[in-house]
Amino acid sequence: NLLNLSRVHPHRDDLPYCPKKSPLIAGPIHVSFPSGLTEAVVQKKNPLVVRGGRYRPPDCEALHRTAIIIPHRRREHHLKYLLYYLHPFLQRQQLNYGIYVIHQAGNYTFNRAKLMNVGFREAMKEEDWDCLFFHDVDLIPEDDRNLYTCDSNPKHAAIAMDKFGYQLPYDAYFGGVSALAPEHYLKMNGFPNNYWGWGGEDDDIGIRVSLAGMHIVRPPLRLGRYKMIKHKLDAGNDINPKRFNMLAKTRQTWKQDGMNTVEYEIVSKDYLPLYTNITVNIGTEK
Ligand code: UD2
Ligand code: MN
Repeated sequence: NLLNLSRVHPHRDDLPYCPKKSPLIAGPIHVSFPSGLTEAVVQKKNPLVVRGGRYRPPDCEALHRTAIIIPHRRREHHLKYLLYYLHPFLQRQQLNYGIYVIHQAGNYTFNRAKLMNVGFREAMKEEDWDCLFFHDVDLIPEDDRNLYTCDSNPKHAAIAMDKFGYQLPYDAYFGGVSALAPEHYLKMNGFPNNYWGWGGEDDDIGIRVSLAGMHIVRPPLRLGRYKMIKHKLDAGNDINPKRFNMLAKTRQTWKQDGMNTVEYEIVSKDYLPLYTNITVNIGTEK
């Protein structure tokens, strides 16, 4: 597989490892949404990002390999801003990273969690990522000390959002942006495939973490800060009325529904300048 960059470019022996703490980290980020931003501008500002949205620090060997998985449909405007902020953010953290946009084909009800399962499988086929960040398209991190690396337990990164007054809305909250090592992901059988429409899937995922014998870790509240780009509920993502009944049964269902049962068809895979786009048919509710 020639697309496997780790095999094409093995460890660069001539380079020292990057330091444990990147000297490029700058702290708080002022997030605004400049009008007229284009992907061409983002490309120009990120000359070292290569095909498929991949990057490696030029002068040291990264200590971490992080894949960003973004579930997506008809949010191009948000995606553009996320790329604008995320590429430099990840580069300042001196990560070896790749950005994957998992685009749900068709108009059937959206399924965020199932798209994440697709993203996990497809990203891991390409590279031996040691950490995966599952990332809403509309959340912009506001501090680059919020490291996009994995911990010994699943990490919830988007803990302080403007829309919740920069507080954790409730203890078990696991929505927005979360980070799992591949072994964590497989240990909890990935994410559920059956949450169609808005809501519940993030809580199901949080419950799976504890059912699989792990716990949620979080960065300090002053670092896990995000701005959510304002939006309305999308067409094709109606509130899922079954979510409470489903959540009550996670304990019985998690082993029978997840990575071990996910089915989908890849429609296309494109190595674009700023990200890898995977368009996927994930079917419909059974
Ligand atoms: C909350 C959670 C989110 C998820 C959702 C319930 C926050 C910040 N996030 O988001 O993680 O649990 O509730 O499902 O609290 N998307 C598209 N196109 C669509 C619909 C959704 O791209 O038509 C993607 C996109 O990445 C978006 C994400 O799905 O950010 C979550 O959907 P949302 O932003 O509409 O939901 P929100 O903000 O209530
Ligand atoms: Mn949102």
